[in-house]
Amino acid sequence: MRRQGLHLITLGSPNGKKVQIMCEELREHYDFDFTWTLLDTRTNDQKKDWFLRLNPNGKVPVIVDNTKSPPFPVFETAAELLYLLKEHDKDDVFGFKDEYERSECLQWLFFWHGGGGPIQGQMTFFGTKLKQKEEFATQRFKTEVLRTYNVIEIQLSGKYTGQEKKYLAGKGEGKYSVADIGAWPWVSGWGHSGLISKEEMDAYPHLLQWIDRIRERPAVQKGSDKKYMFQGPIS
Ligand SMILES: N[C@@H](CCC(=O)N[C@@H](CS)C(=O)NCC(=O)O)C(=O)O
Repeated sequence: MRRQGLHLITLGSPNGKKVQIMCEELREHYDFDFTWTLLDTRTNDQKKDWFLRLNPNGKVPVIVDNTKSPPFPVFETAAELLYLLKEHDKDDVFGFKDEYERSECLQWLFFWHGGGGPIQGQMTFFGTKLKQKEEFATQRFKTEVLRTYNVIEIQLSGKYTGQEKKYLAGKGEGKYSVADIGAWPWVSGWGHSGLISKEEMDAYPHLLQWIDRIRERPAVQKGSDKKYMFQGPIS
């Protein structure tokens, strides 16, 4: 592991992508740099002592800030995005100075971190990872995934506010922020499991436009690059 600057231990999974994208965004906007290494979950490196010392929860991604003495580890993606925001985004390019906009940003960040991501992960597990697909569990989690997509659709369409939005948080049309970075890698991968059809997604037109809008960002493309992935199946 590198001992200088900010180091990211990651894996090109949706959770890994959140932090990869944030680091790439910061690199585009500031005099900021980072190093990274991939962790191979297929060999359970995330459960080894050296890693558990950084993250007792044994999951990637993790940031190690070697500019602090002793080096400061950060785990849980929402906490990592907020750490990067506080330490490296002095102009709040990806956050908000206004107290209420900041609160709105946290609401959407936590909404996805606590609800959407784990549920979409369970849907994929029960629907694709087992030798025998668990139909009941798959349907239960899929229904909940689609419900959370509809929550995003409600926000972006302005159904109850009369204000269409380009991004999840912020006044007016909203502003691209860590709230979007937290949700986008999962939601944009809606098709990866093969469990959700395009016809089902057509019920969420504002969400689909939001996916495309964010995909156009150079830092999002860099943060989603294949270089952050191992070849072969990952858990
Ligand atoms: N809540 C965690 C979830 C992290 C997570 O689930 N990471 C997966 C990769 S996407 C992992 O490390 N899986 C291997 C394992 O659970 O042992 C976060 O947001 O950081």
